[in-house]
Amino acid sequence: MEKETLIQKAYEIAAERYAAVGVDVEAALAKLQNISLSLHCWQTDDVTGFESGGELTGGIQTTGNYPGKARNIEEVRQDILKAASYIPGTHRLSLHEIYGDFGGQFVDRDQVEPKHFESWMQWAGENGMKLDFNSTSFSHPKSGNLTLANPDKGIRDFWIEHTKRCRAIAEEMGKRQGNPCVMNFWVHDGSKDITVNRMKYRALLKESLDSIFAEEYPHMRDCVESKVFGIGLESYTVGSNDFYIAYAATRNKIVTLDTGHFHPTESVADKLSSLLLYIPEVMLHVSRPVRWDSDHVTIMNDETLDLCKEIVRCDALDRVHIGLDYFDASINRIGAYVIGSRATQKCLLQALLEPLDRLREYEASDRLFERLALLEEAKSLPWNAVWDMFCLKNNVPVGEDFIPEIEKYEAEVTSKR
Ligand code: RNT
Ligand code: ZN
Repeated sequence: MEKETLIQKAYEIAAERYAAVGVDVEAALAKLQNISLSLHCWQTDDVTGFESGGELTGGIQTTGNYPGKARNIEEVRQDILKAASYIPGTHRLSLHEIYGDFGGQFVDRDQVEPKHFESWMQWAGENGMKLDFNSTSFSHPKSGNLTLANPDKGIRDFWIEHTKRCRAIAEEMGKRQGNPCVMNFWVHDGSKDITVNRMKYRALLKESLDSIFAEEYPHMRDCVESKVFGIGLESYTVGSNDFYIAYAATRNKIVTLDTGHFHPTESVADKLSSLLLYIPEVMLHVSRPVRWDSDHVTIMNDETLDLCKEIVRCDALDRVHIGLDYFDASINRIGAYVIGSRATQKCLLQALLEPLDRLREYEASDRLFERLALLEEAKSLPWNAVWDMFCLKNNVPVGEDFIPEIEKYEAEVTSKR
């Protein structure tokens, strides 16, 4: 039988099977089609960027030395488009400040302007990709252990200026694309060993942020991202989870939840419903921590499934931005995008296919065996037939068919770099 006919048949059977538990597969597919992931540009080149190509600092690390990383702006763009061509749907691109088009000049972080992202905005428009943005406080001589929380006013002001400029760039991107640019804010500020000044640095960070956010912009959104610890900064993180939740709740900002930034047994999924009662929106950095914030490629594991199910159960698809954040330098980098993005979408699809009405009926009437039984049975409903149909409809390779395609791109393009 021809592959398309097979997929079609399997899909029809799956649709019936889902209908029997009260789930409309067409509706689920339509919702999935509307979800744009924000692809992180930094998997293309192991978080190097185009500023100076110096060492990656700030408590984050890439490990591995797989050949073929992107070396310049053209290669980053080419690789992103290649990866996107294997990911069903329409997606966004999240840029870090160090990925500006600096035209071979050194442009320091307190000098960056929207013009350095002009070619990105044009490129994004031509390729139907909306942009998101990130200020960059790491990999710079003034990064040290403290940036916006630095007691040295000169250093603090340098980073305040940088972050203000980044907000202006995000505003320009949002205006140009007719859709808000989501700007993520993460700084690594912390301490390797015990500090006796926890309050002092947090007070400084708060003050710096208030100054950065003083200007209101209509076309961009601010997100603040916490972290449990960074490498070399193990004992104290200025921007902890508590710090940013309180900050965001009192200032109406978006909280970014990076799935690698919590204690290993903490459920990130469980945080959504609490946060969404107090803050307008949530941004996700979907990643995969292995023992620590190791930024392994996202896969379809319980953590990612739980997170996606919570978005749907909270009816919050329009209040949650979904970005990816991992950087694995040990495997084909285009493959890394495709695996992580498709895994996230598979989790979202399973969340959308959950027989939620029936599960909630059971719960409301205290039929708890029934609830658990259906939750278990739902795990093996034929969601993969619906996923195959989604790929087919979107004209991207179905199942493992993207593997030889990426191998071909590696043989023809990336291996020659
Ligand atoms: C670091 C944060 C942050 C970065 C990117 C590069 O731990 O997760 O989001 O990964 O900004
Ligand atoms: Zn992150």
